[in-house]
Amino acid sequence: MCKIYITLILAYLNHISLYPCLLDYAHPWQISFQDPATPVMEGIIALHHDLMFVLAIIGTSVIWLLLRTTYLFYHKNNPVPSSITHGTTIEIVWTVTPSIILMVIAIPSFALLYSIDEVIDPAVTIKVIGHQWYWSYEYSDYSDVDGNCVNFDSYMVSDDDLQLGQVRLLDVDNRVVLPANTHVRALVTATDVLHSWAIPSLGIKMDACPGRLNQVSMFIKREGVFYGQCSEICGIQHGFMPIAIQAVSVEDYVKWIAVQAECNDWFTNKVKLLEQ
Ligand SMILES: [Cu+2]
Repeated sequence: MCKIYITLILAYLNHISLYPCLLDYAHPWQISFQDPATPVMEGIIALHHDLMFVLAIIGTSVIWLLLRTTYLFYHKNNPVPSSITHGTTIEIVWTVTPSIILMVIAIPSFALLYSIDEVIDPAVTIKVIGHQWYWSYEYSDYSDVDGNCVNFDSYMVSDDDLQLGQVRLLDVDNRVVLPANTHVRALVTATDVLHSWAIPSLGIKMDACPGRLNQVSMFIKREGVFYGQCSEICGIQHGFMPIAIQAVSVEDYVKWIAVQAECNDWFTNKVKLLEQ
């Protein structure tokens, strides 16, 4: 038995050392959150850690109370139990104390919630459209006089086409390229059924509803590739419509979008164009 535990611990440590790269996705055996890349995700993680502190204190107190009452009401320890059935003071205490704790928790929670909702003068707006079963993206800031804008579909790379360094079930043929350190807005919708555009390291999980535009903002603090998945059960291939966002410097983004705007065939591989 001990051998199994040692093997599991070694496997976990091995996985940590195997994935020191900049790709942001869930690693095998990962515990807790992915590394945050936006202030919103940093806030979510900080709130989670604060709440875990409160949770630990409450959990410990309740378990202590339960064990102590169980012990004291054991007939051998306490042959004549207390016959008190009501106590105004204690009832006020155990009603008011939790409500004060909840009110204290609500303050940082609402502050975070409203800051997530805030859209600060975005420099770039993208439109995200969920389909059964892929995502498509539109960069409508750069449309021409005819209203044609940079747009492309983003399909998962199948197992057979995977290249070295690509992440199975997470990499796509066309990544969403976005500038880092820039306020970006995403308008999220769907064409057929409900989907959800979710990228854990960016702190984004936005429902994509047909006939409705949802808005989410992001400020990516570092360059890198951030992976996500559809998070609304949307059909047979729900697990095979991943999201890959490549955050690049503003200069690289401008170069990329210039190439895209000139490009008549937006279905070619955008990542390859970026590398050239
Ligand atoms: Cu979906």
